[in-house]
Amino acid sequence: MNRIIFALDVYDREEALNLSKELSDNIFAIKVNWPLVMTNGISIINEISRYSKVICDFKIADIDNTNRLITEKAKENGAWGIITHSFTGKKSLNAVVSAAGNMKVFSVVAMSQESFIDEHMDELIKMSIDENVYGLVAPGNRPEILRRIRSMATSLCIISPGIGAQGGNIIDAITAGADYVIIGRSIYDDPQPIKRLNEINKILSDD
Ligand code: 3DU
Repeated sequence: MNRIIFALDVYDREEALNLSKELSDNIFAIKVNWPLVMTNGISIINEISRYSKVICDFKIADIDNTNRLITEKAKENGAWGIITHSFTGKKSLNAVVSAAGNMKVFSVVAMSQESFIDEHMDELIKMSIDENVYGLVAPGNRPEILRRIRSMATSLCIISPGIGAQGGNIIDAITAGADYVIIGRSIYDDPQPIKRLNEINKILSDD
């Protein structure tokens, strides 16, 4: 099982497509975020999904109706998964899950940097479970917090950013409970991204 979700935070379409093509055999999925989508339009999701599952990291945080409209657009354009905030409450989260259908919904319950949602983390986890999300986004660079999240959400898929460029360690994150680690700059900023990805996969397979 491959445990890497590649965070494709580049602007350029050609670069994005080349990286997707070159790395797709050795990753679990590609996560796209606003920089790429704002530069190239929503159709970039479909283009990248020719090579890999695509998770849209839109961190949706609006009222129910707007959340639904955003979720439907991601789905219509071929996304495999979508990331939403949960701090906006039950009604907003429910709108994403309902509109998503087969698309996997991941809700953010703690960020890789300290934030105001930390104080409400337990409630956010419980609400996410009640609303039937597929998974949670939890910080890979804050192993104690990640461990707590895993203990409360034993059967959800946990995906974890904060590795490498943000200081987190891949083995610590997996040990604390991450199913998949999200890695961007450590791979695409490397002069040899394929080699770097292979090294990371080797660390994981040796563990
Ligand atoms: O730091 P990296 O370059 O490996 O990228 C991490 C990605 O994960 C990036 O797209 C960022 O927006 C996302 N992310 C976090 O870094 C932290 C979070 O709490 C949630 C998402």
